[in-house]
Amino acid sequence: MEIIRRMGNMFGARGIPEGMHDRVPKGQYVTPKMPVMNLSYGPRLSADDWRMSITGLVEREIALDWPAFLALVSVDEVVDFHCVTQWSRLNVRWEGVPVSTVIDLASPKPEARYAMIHGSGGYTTNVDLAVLRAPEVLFAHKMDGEPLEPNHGYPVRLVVPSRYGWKSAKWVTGVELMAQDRPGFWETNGYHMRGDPWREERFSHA
Ligand SMILES: Nc1nc2c(c(=O)[nH]1)N[C@H]1C(S)=C(S)[C@@H](COP(=O)(O)O)O[C@H]1N2
Ligand SMILES: [Mo]
Repeated sequence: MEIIRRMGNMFGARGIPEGMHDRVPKGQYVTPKMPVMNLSYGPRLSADDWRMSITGLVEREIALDWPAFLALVSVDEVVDFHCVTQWSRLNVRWEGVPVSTVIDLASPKPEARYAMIHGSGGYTTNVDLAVLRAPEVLFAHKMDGEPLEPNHGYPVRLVVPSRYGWKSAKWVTGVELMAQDRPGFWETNGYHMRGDPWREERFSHA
C-alpha cells in the first residue's frame, strides 16, 4: 500500500478520485497524464513509409498503407488505460479503426483464434482474436483529438482497454493470425498470457 502511494506521487497522482473506485482495478492508482512506456527507444516513423500487414491464417494476406488505412471508417471512444506497473489513466480519448474492420479485409480462416501483434523494432504481444474483435478495440491514430505523438505510437497503435497496457502495442506494423496461442515479448519474460487487469493477471506463475 505504501509503495503504491509513493509510486503514485512519482506521477503526481493523488490516489483514486472521488466516485471512481469501480473504474480502477485492484493494485492500480490514477495518474492525470499518460506516461510514456517504451521498451527501448521510440522509433520515429513516417506515415508515408508505414505499412500494416495482416498475415498468417487468412484467405489473403494484405498490407495496408496510410491512405488505405485512413479510408476505413474511424470511431471515437473514451476509455480507461491500465499499465501493469500500476498506473491507470481514466478517460483517454482515442480515434481509430476497429481491429475487426482491418482484420476482416484479409478474411481470417475459421482456425484463427489468436493474434500476434507486431510493433516496429521487434515488439510483439499476443491477444485472443475474440478480445481483439470487441468494438472498443481499435487501431488508433489519434489520442485526445490529436495525431498520436511519436512516443505514443505514431502513426498507428493498438488500444485494448480490457487488457493491461503492454498489450496495446505502439507503432503497429503487423497482425499475424494463429491457431495456437504463443507468447510475445513480455509474455516470454514473465508477464501473463492474457493480462486482464480485473483479474489482476500481471505475471505468469508457470
Ligand atoms: N511497440 C511498443 N509498444 C508498447 C510498448 C513498447 O515498449 N513498445 N510498451 C507498452 C506498455 S508497457 C504500455 S503501458 C503502453 C504505454 O503506452 P504509452 O507509452 O502511450 O503511455 O504501451 C505499450 N505498447
Ligand atoms: Mo505498461
